[in-house]
Amino acid sequence: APVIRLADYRPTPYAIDKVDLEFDLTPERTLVAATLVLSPRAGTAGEPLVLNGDELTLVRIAVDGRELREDEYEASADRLTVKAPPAGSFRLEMTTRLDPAANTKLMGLYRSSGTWCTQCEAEGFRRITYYYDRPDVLSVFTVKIVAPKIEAPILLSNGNPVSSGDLGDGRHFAVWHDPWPKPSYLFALVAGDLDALEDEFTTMGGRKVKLAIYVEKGNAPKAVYAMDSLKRSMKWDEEVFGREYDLDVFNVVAVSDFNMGAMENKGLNVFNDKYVLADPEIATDADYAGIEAVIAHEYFHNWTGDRITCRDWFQLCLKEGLTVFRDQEFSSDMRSRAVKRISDARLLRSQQFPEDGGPLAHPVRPEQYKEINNFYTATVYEKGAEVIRMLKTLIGDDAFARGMDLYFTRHDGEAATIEQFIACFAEASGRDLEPFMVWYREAGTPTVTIDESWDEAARRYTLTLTQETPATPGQQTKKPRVIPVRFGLVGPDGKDMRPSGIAGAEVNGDTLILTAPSHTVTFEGLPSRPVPSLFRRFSAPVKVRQSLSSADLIFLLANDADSFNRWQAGTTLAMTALVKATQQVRAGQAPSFETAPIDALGKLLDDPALDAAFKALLIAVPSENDVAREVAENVDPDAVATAHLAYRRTIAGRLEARLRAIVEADNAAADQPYVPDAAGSGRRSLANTALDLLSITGSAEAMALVRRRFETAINMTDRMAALTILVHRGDAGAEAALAAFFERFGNVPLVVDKWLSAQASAPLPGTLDKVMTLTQHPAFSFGNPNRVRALVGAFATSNPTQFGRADGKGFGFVADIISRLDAANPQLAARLLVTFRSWRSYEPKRRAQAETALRSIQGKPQLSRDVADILERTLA
Ligand code: B3K
Ligand code: ZN
Repeated sequence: APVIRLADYRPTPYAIDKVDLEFDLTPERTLVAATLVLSPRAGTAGEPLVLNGDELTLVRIAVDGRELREDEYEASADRLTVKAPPAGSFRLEMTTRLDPAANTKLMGLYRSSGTWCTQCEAEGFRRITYYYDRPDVLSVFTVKIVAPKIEAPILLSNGNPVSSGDLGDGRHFAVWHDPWPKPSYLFALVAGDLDALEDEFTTMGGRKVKLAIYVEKGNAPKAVYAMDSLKRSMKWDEEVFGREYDLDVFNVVAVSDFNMGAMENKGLNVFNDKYVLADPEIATDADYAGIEAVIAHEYFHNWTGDRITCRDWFQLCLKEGLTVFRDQEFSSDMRSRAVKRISDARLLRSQQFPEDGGPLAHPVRPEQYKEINNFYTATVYEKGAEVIRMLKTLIGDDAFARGMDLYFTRHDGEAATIEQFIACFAEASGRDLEPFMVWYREAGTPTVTIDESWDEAARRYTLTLTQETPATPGQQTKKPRVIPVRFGLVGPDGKDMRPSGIAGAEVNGDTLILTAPSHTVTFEGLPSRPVPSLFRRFSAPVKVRQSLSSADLIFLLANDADSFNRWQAGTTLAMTALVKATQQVRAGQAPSFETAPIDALGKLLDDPALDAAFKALLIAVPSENDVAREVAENVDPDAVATAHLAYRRTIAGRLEARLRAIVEADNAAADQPYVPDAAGSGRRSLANTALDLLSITGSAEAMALVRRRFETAINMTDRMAALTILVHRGDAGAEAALAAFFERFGNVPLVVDKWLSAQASAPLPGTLDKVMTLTQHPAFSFGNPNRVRALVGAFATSNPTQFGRADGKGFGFVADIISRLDAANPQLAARLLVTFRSWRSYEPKRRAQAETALRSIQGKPQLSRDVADILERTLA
């Protein structure tokens, strides 16, 4: 496949002034009649018109009302050329024939449970008609949908409804017009027999907006939380970013077959139903939080993505990083800011750091790609959001707000670039942001190494901060980055000390700004040696190498004014213990642990001033994958698991009475109504984390508590937590619990996914056979991405010992599934393949096994561009 480069960007020779689409939908045959009004851009009149296509069949083509002769154009499945278009503006009419029912790639127009629906980002529109299928060609769309009335009483597209009517022959039609010029990737169409949950929102300017969430028949009550989240998002975007909605309607449709989470099509968001449907019976607290965040994310795209879109796909982070930043802020305001920040840092470290440190590393704004769908990554999304957060820290809240306003006014209606976005903040703040651009241009996670010294006589404290970014594929040398270090110097009383002077780096309030490879920063006039609290609130997406003593870390855990760094101190203590224990196991020794850090955690559990969600994060042990990442090379997942188990046993033993008290207090609150808010979910999260730790002892008493929770749970959060523990511990009651659970929820696909995942992630030798058997289960289907991710995805990502079996069978199984899925759904296959990205970190035997599995995929004929691209980079 050819390499597409940012440096080669050129505008199209023609602009598309106007688009009319008419869809004639019948199950057997779908015809799309497209009429485009095109006009040459300056100096391009008469140039050939070359449009994109993908698996298309052309049945008619005419220019200005005259059908073209065969020698006047060339049409293949993936391209249409009109050799000599008229010199001025002209009208191009094309009719294509599609087969949505056979579209298993879930890109373009396809069917999900009988509903016709579309997914066009990034390059799906070209599977509907020939077009300039790229984000910088904006046009005004009018869409007419004709469909059988019985099968598709609901007909939706972007913008506002214009007209609808009966055609008398069992068919009906609807016309939609979107006044806002948009690129093709934001086009959407939905036709089906759906129920709607309806509501209304009045914008700050007084516009009444009709809201509707469309779901499969009978599911409308399950859309209530999504609707509530939508209204809160609309209000929040007005209050915090001054952004008002701009159409008469806002529609959301939930479908069950979807390659990703959701899609921000203008005025018609299409969602994976996982991010819409909830009630306490079927959804966990995490599901509720996910719905709130994704509904907000897609809604926020209306301004950051739709009104202002991307010039080209290299600029993807312009809309994604920014919109993730906005949804993170929204969730922080809705829930606990500290807890959200910790969760986001954990996500970044577990998803983005391994990407940035492995063969698939790429800059936040990549400069080349072979398949754009492979760049919807944690780097573009999550690191992209971190870069914006750093920008805000760097220039301050006020300048950031002015920069956002400038961006919205200056680029409204445009397809913009990262340079244009950053220029708004440079202007608003008066700061030269060119050095900051390194964050967009260079891949890799910097490590900041910290050294300290205390001069008692001079009362001077010195920190040396040295940054280094490792080489990444295609980028051997790295420039120093602008790194904001939010800091505090904690005194013996736990309060921050105030130095009389700071020298050696730019200081902006409580933030040091690093710009050079190394800074030696001196703090004058301190009464005693402070304990440094650096990177408060996770102020930069970097790795920190700092050798604070256990005593200092325990002190920060107990005293730091910054919640993030309290949690970080606890995590550093746990991680240090886990890595050391892993080394002991590999050396054939019994792992041993310090008790002081565990006792410090115990004290925090007793502190009534701390909220439950925060306590749950404090006692959540870093995952085996986290530990493997820290170990970094020659990883033996079995050694990690042994160390991990020993550590959890130690904690459970030492904190047993407290953990039991937490679970019992929660049992006593069992009759309280279920509310999926921060307080309620925090309480459940703490109790379920405590129960998980207690169960690690395997004591009859602890397992009885788990069984009791499973049997008496009145919500999915507690039921699922208990079921997972029973299954993961290989408890004698696990099979019966699984059967009872399936008996009750086997007809709810989203709950079946949880049932599949709990089994696929069980760290037991029989799991692989079980997973293979489950692929034959009637409730499983390779055609549904949610099922595949729940079973095969969970096995590969959440089961380090079984995916990483020493005999290579775990790798082989996942590789076979990838090969088998590729032809039907390349995006899904390529996503699964990414689970191999850290294969070089294994010890030699497993490394060889993983390579054999990867080569087996490479040996298959006709690999998709998606899989071939990931494979090539993974093996490079
Ligand atoms: N913009 C879509 C993602 C499209 C992915 C295409 N492979 C959802 C989102 O980020 O909001
Ligand atoms: Zn997005």
